[in-house]
Amino acid sequence: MFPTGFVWGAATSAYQIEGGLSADGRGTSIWDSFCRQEGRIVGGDHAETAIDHYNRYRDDVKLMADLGLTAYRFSVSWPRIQPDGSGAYNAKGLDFYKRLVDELLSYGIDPWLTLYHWDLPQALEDAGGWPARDTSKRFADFAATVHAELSDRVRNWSTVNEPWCSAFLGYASGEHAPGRREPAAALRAAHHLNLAHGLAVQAMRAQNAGSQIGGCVNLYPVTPATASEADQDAARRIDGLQNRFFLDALLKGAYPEDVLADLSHISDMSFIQDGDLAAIGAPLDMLLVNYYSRFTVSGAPGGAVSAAAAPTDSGSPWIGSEHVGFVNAGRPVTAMGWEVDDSGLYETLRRLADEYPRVPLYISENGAAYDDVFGEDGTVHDPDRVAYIEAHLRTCHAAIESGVPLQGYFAWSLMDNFEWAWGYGKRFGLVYVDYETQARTMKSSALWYADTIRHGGLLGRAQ
Ligand code: IFM
Repeated sequence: MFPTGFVWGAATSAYQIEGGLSADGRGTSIWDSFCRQEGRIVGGDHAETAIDHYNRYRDDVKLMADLGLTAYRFSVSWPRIQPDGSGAYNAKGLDFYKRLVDELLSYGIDPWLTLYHWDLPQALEDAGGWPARDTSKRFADFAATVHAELSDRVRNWSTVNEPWCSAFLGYASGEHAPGRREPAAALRAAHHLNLAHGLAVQAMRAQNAGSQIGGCVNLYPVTPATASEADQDAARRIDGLQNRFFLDALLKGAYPEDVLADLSHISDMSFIQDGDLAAIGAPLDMLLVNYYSRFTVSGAPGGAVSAAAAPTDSGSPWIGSEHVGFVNAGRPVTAMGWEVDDSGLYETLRRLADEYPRVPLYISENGAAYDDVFGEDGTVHDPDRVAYIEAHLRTCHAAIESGVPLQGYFAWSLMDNFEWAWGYGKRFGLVYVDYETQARTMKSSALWYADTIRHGGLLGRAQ
């Protein structure tokens, strides 16, 4: 059994589900432009309609209520609310989120709002994007406005979802929008995403609304493939870029010295200004953790294979450590090629509790893509996903028992949706979506999760 008050949620993001890209005055985002470029998205998929949540949100909230969710984590689309990322706000865009939140509240579902899940207004990218410092300030203004409009009904706020992805997939490997491959720009982007977080927290706190505010990071434990010095160094480097660059900044107000040294040939870091790290490291009410897998790495030249290749032609996101190889350690993999390893979640949670100032933790994303099949009898049987979620929830429980301040869990994702460069080919949902008809069907994982929530804990081993 999980503690009383444990938050049982599911998560989505605006771009992946809403569609309605030109509805009601929405501006253009970097993902709209990226999807139009040939070869960027598998199969040429795009999110023009996505899963039409913009029109179907009432039915989707009803589904959440049927599941018994106590909380729903979603993101707001910046270009829907502020089409050019600066200047005029679009009342119709804001109204959509007010209606969504009111619908959630009418079912007693707690809205958890993420301010940025990757859909930067194109106008801001044209002005330099995240490598430009001004984008952080624009984001803080945006955060202040959304918070002023919605904090009367939304208590839980997070700033930037997975800044690692925006910075290093967006500006180093080019696998994500805007598709740039500029290591020095990626590093600036990483800092400015952290700064955007810090300035947004300040701006929201200044409104004294009593909101719970957190940052959101995607963490992976990193294991060296062997005990060799080269592999251990590879693990230190990848842990530094993936985890510590963000955790140390947000929770300790400092960048790790060894990571800055690894990157010193790429940049002199003069973009870090006095006061930035104090803003970035200001105390948080919670940390949102997205967890999917573990990395096993090798530093031996030519000695490693890539465990999960990017779907399209792209470079390395691991700036300054491009030589590191990602090794398949032999565990079962999901349809993304990601190894299933719930022990990595335990390690991650213990590490947070042991090495960082204690802050309430939430698993804000966890889940798996599998090749689901819609059965002739109209059901979708996904035992692998049930087993994945069950194992990770068991691990959450063990972590709580060991003293980790973990207070909630959000499954990724509520529904199948647009999986970025992979398009619609990878299904993460608890709910199956027929992309032709937009019909929603609860998979067996959704029914299992509903039972778990009703019970307040795990009923027994999944079959
Ligand atoms: O779909 C994404 C989500 O947008 C961010 N976290 C990881 C998920 C699965 O790749």
